[in-house]
Amino acid sequence: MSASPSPRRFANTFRLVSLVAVAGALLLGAIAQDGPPGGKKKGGGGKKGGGDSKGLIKPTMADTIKVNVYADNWFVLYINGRLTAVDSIPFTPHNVISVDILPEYPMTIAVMAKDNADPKTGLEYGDHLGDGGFIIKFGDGSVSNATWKAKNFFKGPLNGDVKNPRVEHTPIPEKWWAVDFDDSTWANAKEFSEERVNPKEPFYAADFKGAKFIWSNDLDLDNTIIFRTRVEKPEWKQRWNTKPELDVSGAPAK
Ligand SMILES: [Ca+2]
Ligand SMILES: [Ca+2]
Repeated sequence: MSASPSPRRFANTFRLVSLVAVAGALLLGAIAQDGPPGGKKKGGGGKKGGGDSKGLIKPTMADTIKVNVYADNWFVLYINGRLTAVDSIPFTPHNVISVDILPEYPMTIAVMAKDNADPKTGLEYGDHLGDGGFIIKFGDGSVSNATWKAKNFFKGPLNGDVKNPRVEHTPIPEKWWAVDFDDSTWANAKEFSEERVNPKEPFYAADFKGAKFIWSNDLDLDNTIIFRTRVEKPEWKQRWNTKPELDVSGAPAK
């Protein structure tokens, strides 16, 4: 057995070292292109004339605000003429609906709120007089209060007569949720105390700070209310320049 390496073994070793070196160089090249592990990979959009270079600015979640709503017993919310939220539980338990919205100003807010009441008697559970209540808070600080307009469309039982209940229905106007709907002759909403409305536990788990419970004049006998208001914010400018192309007209807004 010879102790010194043969020329052939030397050549093989050299070849192996060369292969490792080439592989190492390729690996380093790949890392250099992608940046260090864990580093941010840069998109080519800015240079290549793709998406971003066309100047598209999309809204992000930072442009959105949260809306918290609590209704005794049910509500539907329209913003700028679009159906935005529906109370997913019509009667009990009393729940909070919390949704993200992308606000655009001026922002027209229109709500229909209903107390749980039989259309023929105005009563619930057969012979009980139920009361209403509505409160809403937007992440931009807009809240329900007596500056909102309110109109009742279903009163009963008239004079609170539970024994011989009669009701009065006023036709709901067409497109009451529309931005250009004329509510100028409507009275203002009336504020009611938290004690009077007596909200249930979910109300306290959500942020309603600064918002007031509102209804029309009679919390017991008024059962279907439409509220409207407009948030102006004249200094607001839309940060994004994209708009939705989708057509949602196949999904009824009512
Ligand atoms: Ca009622
Ligand atoms: Ca109720």
